[in-house]
Amino acid sequence: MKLTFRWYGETDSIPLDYIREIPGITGVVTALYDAKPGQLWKEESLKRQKELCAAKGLEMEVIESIPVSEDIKLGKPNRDELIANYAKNIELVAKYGVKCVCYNFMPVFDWLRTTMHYVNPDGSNSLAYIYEDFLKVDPKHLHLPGWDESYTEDELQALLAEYKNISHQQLFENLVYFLERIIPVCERCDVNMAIHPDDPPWDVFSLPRIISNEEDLDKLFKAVPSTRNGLTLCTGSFGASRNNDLVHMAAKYAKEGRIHFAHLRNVKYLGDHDSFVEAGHLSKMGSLNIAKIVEALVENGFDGYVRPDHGRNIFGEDAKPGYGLYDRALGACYINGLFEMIEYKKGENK
Ligand SMILES: [Mn+2]
Repeated sequence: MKLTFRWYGETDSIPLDYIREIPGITGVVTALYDAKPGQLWKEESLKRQKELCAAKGLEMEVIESIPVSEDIKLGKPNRDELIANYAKNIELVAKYGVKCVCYNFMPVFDWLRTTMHYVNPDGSNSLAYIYEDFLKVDPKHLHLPGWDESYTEDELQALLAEYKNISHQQLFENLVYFLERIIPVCERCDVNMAIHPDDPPWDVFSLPRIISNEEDLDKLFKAVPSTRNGLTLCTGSFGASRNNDLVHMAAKYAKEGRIHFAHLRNVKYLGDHDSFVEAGHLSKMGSLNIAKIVEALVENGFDGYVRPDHGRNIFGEDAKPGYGLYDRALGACYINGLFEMIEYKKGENK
């Protein structure tokens, strides 16, 4: 296991100097933020990002993410050109030592919550998805926490209209089309593709979602068998659905060599419906047994990258939603402890 920490580049409020002080961190998970989806990444920018990390003794082996253009997901005529650019970006990051690319294939919204500041009983606050609040959202006048700056209302409505004719099966076929052209490049460049699950793992606003559960993953891996075609096991995303058995999924896909990257975080279910709040990482703070998930990973030979995922706002911090320093650093220490003990018991960490 290699423990990493997400870093949003030079504009991140959390400097590399802080990240490297967290026990056990070997590197950052980052991306370039000066290119739009579908554009070629600038080598100068990537080189600089890598040098900044290296100067602090941190590796840059995981990219999260190289975004997939909506036109690729929609299967539009220009997709071949966009996929060719994506392939060039893979070649570029590989040249700078990247081993794993996390990406997703969610239409329009790659995460969704109804509040950024749900107040927890201990006074901390975190992101949450409240079913009743989601029902109140008017799809014709979408204003979503965390999203209002990404699209104008007209752009968003136009994009949603384009997805009207895209079924789950069509979206899946567009993903396979993309991977059939990208995975051979990854084979050549020694890069693993790690798809991030749908967050949350169900359809939103009639948009199809196709990476929500075990059945979806089996279908994907059958269609594109190379183990370069792998998974980001995001426990909080899959775990938002009460139907997903994360311990079983961690064991099964670790054994198959499909888990290249793990986002470890906990969620706490609220009420009877699909409501959840992002909890502290510790098993007893949420509804997922993080200890058993980590045990399942280690016992089945997982040897990929891990990062603590979204944290709460604690100690008075008011960070980019989910990406403050303190609770993620506590999460990192907790993850360290679990891996240390389980590996020790397995005899790998004497
Ligand atoms: Mn995640």
